[in-house]
Formats: sequence, C-alpha cells, structure tokens
Amino acid sequence: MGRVWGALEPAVVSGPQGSTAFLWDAHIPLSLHRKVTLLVLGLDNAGKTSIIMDLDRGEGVEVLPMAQPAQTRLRVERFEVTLLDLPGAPRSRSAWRSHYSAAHGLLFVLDSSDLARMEEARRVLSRVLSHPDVSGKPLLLLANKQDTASALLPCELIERLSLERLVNENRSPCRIEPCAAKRGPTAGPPRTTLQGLRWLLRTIPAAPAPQPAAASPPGPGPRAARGRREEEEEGEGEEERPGAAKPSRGAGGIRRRG
Ligand SMILES: Nc1nc2c(ncn2[C@@H]2O[C@H](COP(=O)(O)OP(=O)(O)O)[C@@H](O)[C@H]2O)c(=O)[nH]1
Ligand SMILES: [Mg+2]
Repeated sequence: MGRVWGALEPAVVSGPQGSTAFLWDAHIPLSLHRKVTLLVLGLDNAGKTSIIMDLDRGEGVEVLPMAQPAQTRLRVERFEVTLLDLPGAPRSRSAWRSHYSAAHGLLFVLDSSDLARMEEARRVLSRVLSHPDVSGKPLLLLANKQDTASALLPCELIERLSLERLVNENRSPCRIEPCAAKRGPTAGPPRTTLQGLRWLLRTIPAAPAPQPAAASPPGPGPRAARGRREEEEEGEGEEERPGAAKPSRGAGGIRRRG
C-alpha cells in the first residue's frame, strides 16, 4: 500500500486482524462528555442497522435513553454519541446531505461480499466525501459481512474504492475496519467496530462541527450548483459525471509526493 500525503504528515497504520488506518497524526485533546453526531451511511442492505444494534453490546458502551426514531444514543468513554441510521436506498440518499453539516464524522458501512455493487458504493462514497459539508471530517469505513466466503478484505476494498485518492482529495482522516455485524447470540463484543468507533471519536477535531447551512453565501454559488447536481445524481438510476469539478480546497490542500 502506498503512502498517503496530506496537509499534515499522515501515518499509514496497520492494526490487528487486517485493520488498516490512514490518519493524520494530530493530537486532539478529549473534553468531558462531549456530544457528537455521527452519520451511519452506506448502500441499502450493507448492514447499517445491524452494526448499530451490534454496537449496543460493546464493552464500555452505555445505551442512553431518549433517542429519536432512527437514532441511537450511546455513551462511549467521554462522548455522548448520537448515531443517525440513514436509509441507503437510491431514492433516500438525497436526504443524507441535510444531515451533513450537523455531523462530526461518518461511519460508512460496506457489504464486503456484494461485489456487484462495489462500484455503486465507490460512487456514493466519493460523492459523500466530496460534499463541502463533509470534506475533512473523519470517516470510519466498516467492511462488514466478513463472515461470508466472498467478502473482500480491507486491502482489496481500498483498491476497489480508490480509497487513498478519496482520502487525499477530500482531506478526511479515514480508517477501515473489518467486521461482521450478524453474529450468533453467544458472540463476543464487536471488537473491531468498537475499536474503529473509538478511533473516530478521538479523531474528531476539538472545534464544533461547522454549520454551513446558516453561513452559506446567498445566491447560486458553487455549493448551490453542486447541490442541484447531487439531486440529479442521488436519485434512482444515478450516474457519476466524468470529470465533475471538485470543490475548491484552498491553501494547504492535499498533494501527493513525487
Ligand atoms: N452474513 C452477514 N449478514 C449480515 C451482516 N450484517 C448484516 N447482515 C444481514 O444483511 C441484511 C441487511 O442488514 P441491515 O442491517 O438491515 O442493512 P441496512 O439496510 O444497511 O440497514 C440483513 O439480512 C442482515 O441480517 C454480517 O455481518 N454478515
Ligand atoms: Mg437499515
């Protein structure tokens, strides 16, 4: 696997059980009982709801009451985490972006065995990460259904999804963890998923998530143009526009060595 170069010196980390992380090695202090919102995204049938239910059983995870529909509230270490389980069918994806500005980070769940839809997953992930309200926020990629015989390994998924390029272009710290959400009742805690979640929480910057909806400039700027394009693209029969412009990155953007 090649190195990934970013605005800050990144590290490529390999963990146990084939887990792999690309991350910028920034020290981020924890604050007490910090409230964070994480979006759980991915294609329909990827295992998003199963992952959330499995997380409930995690060691050191406390399920908090008073969650709204499609929300799960957990206390993990010093964080009060709200997980938003967003439906992944094509017709539902256009609603995702209304949550982007409030999100501190993303969990993107993949069905690692669904080879026929891997390209669709790549397009969807690319579109999410390049949205101006998402770029730069940390991403935990959960390579689910590792219990199935045809599941791709994280290193294969990195290639299939062009993950290094996506990470560099969008400056989003990213970690990939293999997991299997559907396990027998006697299975132990969801170790790798929780490990990934803890990484995600540590990687969220100390500053609050921006709220660009209120701050966005009036008039049909690049953001509005992009929004219209996404509406067209995120519906049924979506297609990626070849050569679609990336949002401007400003100074200190991503570069590759050499
Ligand atoms: N074999 C296997 N099946 C899984 C796993 N996770 C979820 N599933 C199954 O995949 C299907 C879709 O799961 P669900 O959580 O509803 O997906 P969602 O549409 O992304 O929320 C269900 O039949 C689950 O039982 C897994 O790790 N392994
Ligand atoms: Mg679901």
